[in-house]
Amino acid sequence: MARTCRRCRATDVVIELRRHNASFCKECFRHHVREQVRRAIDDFDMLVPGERVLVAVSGGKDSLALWDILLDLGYEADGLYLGLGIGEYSDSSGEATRTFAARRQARLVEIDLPTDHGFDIPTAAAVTKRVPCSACGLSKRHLFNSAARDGGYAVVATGHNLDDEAAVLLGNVLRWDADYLGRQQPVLPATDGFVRKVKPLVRLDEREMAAYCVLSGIDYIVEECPNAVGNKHLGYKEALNVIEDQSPGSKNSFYFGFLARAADRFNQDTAADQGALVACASCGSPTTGTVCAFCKLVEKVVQV
Ligand code: Q46
Ligand code: ZN
Repeated sequence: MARTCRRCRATDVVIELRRHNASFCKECFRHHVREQVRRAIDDFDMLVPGERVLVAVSGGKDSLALWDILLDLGYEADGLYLGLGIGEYSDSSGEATRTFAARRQARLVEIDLPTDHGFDIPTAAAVTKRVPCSACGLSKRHLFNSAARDGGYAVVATGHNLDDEAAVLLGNVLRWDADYLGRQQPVLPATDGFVRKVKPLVRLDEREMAAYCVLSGIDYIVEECPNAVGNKHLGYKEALNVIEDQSPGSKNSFYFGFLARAADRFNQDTAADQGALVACASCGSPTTGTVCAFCKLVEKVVQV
């Protein structure tokens, strides 16, 4: 490890970042992380000063760190926690989120799938005979958007980091999935009935987020959702880690090179894919059918 902090020249460095060819002391590392978030927000016009932001929090390192940083940067950022009813994982993720909110005296909006919508993710998976992540992803997309709209938030921020985005990109490229490639952006602008979605952690990797939490005294849940085990993205992450280890900066150039030089080529595929949107007959959310996918899921699962 290099002997001195890149920013202040102190000798008590706590972390080395090979892709930046730099080491930092504790306070300068936390400053570096905040600056990376500030830069992502500026570079991609993610947030406008003064607008209210709803941060989707799961109790994990990324979302809690994101909330912490946005508050430190002066944004009016509230948290949104969605209880998925996934056994102990949901119990401890809810607890970590509430503890953080109380410590920062920040406002937390909570939605509990079992209490508020009458089903949990394991039941939805069993009834639909699909993997849990399918019902979970659908519920998250729907409820994050409707909670933001109903609460008067202009934007939802999620804690996807560089490792997440590079792994998703690798998966999309391996299948040449033009539709997903066209939508893989750090900002999805608001459209009829959908609020803007932003990913301010795209300049930071997993290890940096974990280190930020530890050095900031943020108690996050280390365990992953049990349904993440064996998930394809974990395999893509491992493959990218091997490459990154041999050639630091690879993930960064893969992802940001795609955004700068290739992403635009896929926009047309995505535009062609979207049908006209109407209001869901049951909940009013935008949908291409009569009833939105979430209301269909609720209907199917809650009847059982
Ligand atoms: S989608 Fe799937 Fe995650 Fe939902 S069921 Fe768990 S692993 S939490 S990011
Ligand atoms: Zn609906």
